[in-house]
Amino acid sequence: RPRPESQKEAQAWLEERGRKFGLFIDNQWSEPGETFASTNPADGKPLADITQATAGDVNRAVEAARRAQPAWAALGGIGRAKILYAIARLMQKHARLFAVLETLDNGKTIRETRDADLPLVARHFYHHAGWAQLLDEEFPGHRPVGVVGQIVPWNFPLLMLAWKIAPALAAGNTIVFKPAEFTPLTALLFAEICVQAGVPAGVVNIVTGDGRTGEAIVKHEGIDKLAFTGSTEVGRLIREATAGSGKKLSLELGGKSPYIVFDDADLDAAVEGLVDSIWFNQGQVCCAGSRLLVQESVEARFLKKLKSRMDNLRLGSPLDKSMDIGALVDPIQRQRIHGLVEAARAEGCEIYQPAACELPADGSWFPPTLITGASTSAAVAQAEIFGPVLVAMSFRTPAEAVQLANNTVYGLAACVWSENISLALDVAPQIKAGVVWINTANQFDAACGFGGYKESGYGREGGREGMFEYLVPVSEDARPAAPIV
Ligand code: TXE
Repeated sequence: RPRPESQKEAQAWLEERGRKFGLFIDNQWSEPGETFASTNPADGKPLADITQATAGDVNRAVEAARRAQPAWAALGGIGRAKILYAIARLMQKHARLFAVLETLDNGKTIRETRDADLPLVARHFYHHAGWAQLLDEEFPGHRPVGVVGQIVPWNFPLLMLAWKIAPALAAGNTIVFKPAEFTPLTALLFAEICVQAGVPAGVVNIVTGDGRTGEAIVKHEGIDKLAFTGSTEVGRLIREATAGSGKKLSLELGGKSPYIVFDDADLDAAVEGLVDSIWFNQGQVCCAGSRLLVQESVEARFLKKLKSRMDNLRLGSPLDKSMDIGALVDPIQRQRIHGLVEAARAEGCEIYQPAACELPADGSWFPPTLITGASTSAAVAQAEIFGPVLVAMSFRTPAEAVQLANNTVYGLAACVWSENISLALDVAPQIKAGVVWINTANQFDAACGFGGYKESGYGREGGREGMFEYLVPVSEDARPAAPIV
């Protein structure tokens, strides 16, 4: 049986910093102010004390970013590319420390942080170093937006950091970045990497704290653009708070993505794809395939295969390399998920959870769960559960599959499984989703724009489209102000 990944390096890193962190502003660490604890969700024990940044701290960070921005832009794309390459190489060099720290802070398995999160993070910085080099050729007539405020959630702390910071830096912006209060540690380690990579003072500022710190960033007049990933509810608040402010805005919010299996699909492959789609990161994934739509003629066969695969999922210590399912980020999330599942049970739905799946006594855990018999309007069929819970429904015709797939306020992702490629290619564009995967799931690439429709938000991250989020056409500067009548 594989041994748990060693925590030694990560624990030493925390000890050397006294398990207490200030803010990273202007390449300086502030003394820790009022703090809150960041805990390990697998055992509920505190890992470190983190500073709750005030509006005054946010102001200092914005001022530092404003001072640094002209010189950072003037460095030019080639100069910035060198620094982005250095960051990418340092992320690879310290990948193991980052992976263990992320697993400790978030509860996701080491197999995921080591084999998915960290390689994608490094790739994102390499890719955007490339865009920085090509900036003048590929985006003529554009300039950086200026100072950007970036707020991210806890489900992919470091990957969301890379998605936000890499394109912003490549385009010549300076940054005030806030990690989620549950998972600040890898962003703090990233601040140290920035210094090592030669990022000038004030270019990347990291402020920690909860929604109050986020609000101070959103409202600050010195911020030219906001990029947010998180709940639809907070996304709506940000949209309201910034309306009419002239701030550029991109939002990546929730999802309730359909996973469509036609009767001619390779059912074994579709089961494996589904395991990845809904149980990756305990289902705490914005594009998780949380709604299974399976063609009626193969429903019973598919669900039987799925249940036997669920029986083989291993849940336990996230640092154990053999585990498939780790801990949920926080007991509040566990409570929320539990509430939704119990409401479905009370409404008469059938709930399947592997009998042999024992939950550890401490920490926040939830077993892989399959719900059948839910109506299409039930809360579990409509709300983003953001946990390891799959809701299964059936359909008869391709038209019905499309109708059910689009029966949601969200539009982030979808999967279509069929051996008939004509059918798959006919169905895919009828689904209102930012990404549709055919006979696969969870394929991400830094070169490919990611984002949603409807309540899943707007704007794209990654690739050429993602770069436009951090640039402004210079022609807009020349446009005369609208006359006041
Ligand atoms: O998200 P929040 P939460 C969904 C998912 C989950 C639910 C709640 O359904 O169960 O949201 O998660 C900062 N102004 N997603 O409560 O609150 C906050 O500090 C500015 C889907 O953790 O949106 C954190 O840094 N910022 C999603 C970030 O916003 C504010 C990923 C996200 O926290 C703020 C996460 C405010 N008023 C949750 N209030 C996805 N699409 O991947 C909070 N924040």
